Amino acid sequence: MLHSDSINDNICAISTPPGFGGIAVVRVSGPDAIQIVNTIFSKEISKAKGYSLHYGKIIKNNHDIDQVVVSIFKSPKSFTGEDVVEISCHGSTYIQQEILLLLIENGARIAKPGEFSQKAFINGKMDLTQTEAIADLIHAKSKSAHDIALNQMKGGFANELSILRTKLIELASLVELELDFSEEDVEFADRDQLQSLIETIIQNLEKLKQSFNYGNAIKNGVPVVILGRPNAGKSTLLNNLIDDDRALVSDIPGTTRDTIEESSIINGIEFKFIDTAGIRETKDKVEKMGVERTLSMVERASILVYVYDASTTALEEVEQDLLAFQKVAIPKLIIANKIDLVNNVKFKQHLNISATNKEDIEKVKSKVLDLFSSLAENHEGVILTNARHLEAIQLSIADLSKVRDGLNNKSSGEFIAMDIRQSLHHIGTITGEISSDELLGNIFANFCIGK
Ligand SMILES: Nc1nc2c(ncn2[C@@H]2O[C@H](COP(=O)(O)OP(=O)(O)OP(=O)(O)O)[C@@H](O)[C@H]2O)c(=O)[nH]1
Ligand SMILES: [Mg+2]
Repeated sequence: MLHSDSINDNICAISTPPGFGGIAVVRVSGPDAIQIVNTIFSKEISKAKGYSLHYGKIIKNNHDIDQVVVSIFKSPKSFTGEDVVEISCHGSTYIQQEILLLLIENGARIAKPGEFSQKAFINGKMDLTQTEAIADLIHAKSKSAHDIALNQMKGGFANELSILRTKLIELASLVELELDFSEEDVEFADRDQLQSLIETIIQNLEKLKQSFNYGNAIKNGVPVVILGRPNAGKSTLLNNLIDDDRALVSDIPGTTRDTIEESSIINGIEFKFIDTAGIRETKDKVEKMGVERTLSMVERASILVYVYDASTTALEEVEQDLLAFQKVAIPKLIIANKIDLVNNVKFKQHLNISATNKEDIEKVKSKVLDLFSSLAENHEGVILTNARHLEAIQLSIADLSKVRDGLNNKSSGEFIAMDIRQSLHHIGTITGEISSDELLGNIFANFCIGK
């Protein structure tokens, strides 16, 4: 999948989404990009300056294909680091295809998925975390997901890792220096200092690791699981939270069987509300499966919303239900629903609502936001959102734990240095300082063409 054998190819692709649009952008990158576009363009641009725009026509066999604007980016000041030309044409699929065909006839080839970004990486314009952040930025649906991706694209994560790497390289070199003088039995690296430095680095990595669940929730929508006994009004609550009649509502207990997920953006944060089958002992096979599914959903949740029917449920029953979730260490919101049917309010400690009342729904939203903020407080600074990064960090923590054990057991410097180098290797794979064809192939294959 790696395209490094063809790094000097001129590549082209439609960089805007497929279909019709006001305009579309066809992008060309490579040493001959400007020359190739020059042959199909009505104006002479072979000597054009970088960052210049040119209005003209794309011509095929003396026929006009479209009136376009051509933007020139000269190496190295372009996205890929090569000469890049972007042709902004009208967004008809016919025009886009014709322009692509012309470019191919004149020496370009169709880009593979992620190949523009890969060129940017290979030419040192960005590290891997930054190129991956582009994909996240494009897919970000909410302000918070956008903020994280943007910080990563600006190099926030790479900087944090580079600080850790520098410390580790220093450590490894000191220990390795000792090995050169092994006859003389000297210690350049003070073992206590080493110990505390390793401790700090492990802690920093642990912090990054722990931010993953939160980061992942932001990237894909914060999972909020709504649960409770049958007929409590869970589906009514879901429908009103997302402002759509998505889930069936009826007065028959056991209406919802499968889980229903719907997203809603509140204050720039994407929440994924998950309605579930009411929890009760049941002989019905399908309902039973639903109940099991509900319980497994709890494991995926970032926030739990427990709903009960305040007009029919005793406080003891509520407390009994909550006991089951006591161990689940995530923020919980307890809602006493159908308060319109209750004469004197008994459940002051819970949020009293009528799921059909708009103002009450706003209260629920604001409580959910508060709970989200309590999650956010634990995660300042860089936040992990990428499973590949998580894996590398976990491996690196395992290596450094070996270093720690080695120091405790007074192992030889040789082994200690080896484990430090191994952890450096794993951190290096995150930014791409250490990379293999297989790794790069995997990453860029997940991009779309034109990126
Ligand atoms: N009066 C009143 N009725 C409500 C309220 N919320 C829900 N209901 C009614 O309660 C019944 C059950 O509502 P659902 O939303 O289907 O309850 P559920 O918890 O999803 O039930 P299951 O899917 O069976 O577990 C329906 O008839 C709703 O119209 C409320 O705040 N006040
Ligand atoms: Mg339901």
